[in-house]
Parts: sequence; C-alpha cells; structure tokens
Amino acid sequence: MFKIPFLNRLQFLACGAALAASTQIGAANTPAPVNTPIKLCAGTGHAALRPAPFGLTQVWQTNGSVPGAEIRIRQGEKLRIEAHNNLPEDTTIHWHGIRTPNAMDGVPDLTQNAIRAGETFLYEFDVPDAGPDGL
Ligand SMILES: [Cu+2]
Repeated sequence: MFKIPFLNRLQFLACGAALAASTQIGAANTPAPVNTPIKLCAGTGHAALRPAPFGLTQVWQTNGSVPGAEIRIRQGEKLRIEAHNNLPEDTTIHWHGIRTPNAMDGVPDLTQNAIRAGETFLYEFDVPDAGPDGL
C-alpha cells in the first residue's frame, strides 16, 4: 500500500503525477513501460517514526512517504527516473549497489551536478543486474 502522509498543497500539486506513477509501479512484477519516466518527488514532510506518545518527526521523503516507493523493472531494461527536487537544498539520487554510467551515479559535483532546489533531472540508464531478490 502506498502511503501519503502529510503533503502540503505545493507538494501535492508538484507530485500529483508522481503519486499516480508510483502506485502503478508498485504492482508486483509489473514493469514500468520502458519509455515512460517514473516520477520521484523529493520533499519535506512529517512521519510517525516512533509509537505514541511520541509525535511526528520532520522528514525528507520521496513521493510523500518514508521509505519511498519500491521501483521494479526487469533486468536489462532501461530505467528512466524524473527526479523532482522540492527539498530546501540541492540533492541527487545515488543508486547504491547498482551499476550505472558514471554520469548517472548521483555523487554531487563529482559524477553529476546537484539537482538544485526546485529543479528536475532525468536519470536514464540500462539496469544490467538483478536486485537483492534476484528474480
Ligand atoms: Cu553507494
């Protein structure tokens, strides 16, 4: 189940399409269409990380949830991620443990320019390896 905890109006408007895309990619073993970018929207919010009586924790989240949505594609397919940065500062996505072209590896100011606050970057690369589940 895709959870949307506390989006403010701006985040909701900016990520509306992303949430629809995420629900679609959450379907088990259903690959995203190859040429359709998956939208990931990084933003601020609040989440219940600890049980009552503790309150909500301010978080940085993806598509309105912590952790972010699971992404599933088939080994060898091209992954296209449209990354929207709605955080108050620059960011990137690092694909830890996945072989990527260097320019897509998400190390700010080393392998790519940081995605500035309010901007979008398209990650696009073939995924040569299976994930930890090894389908
Ligand atoms: Cu890493």
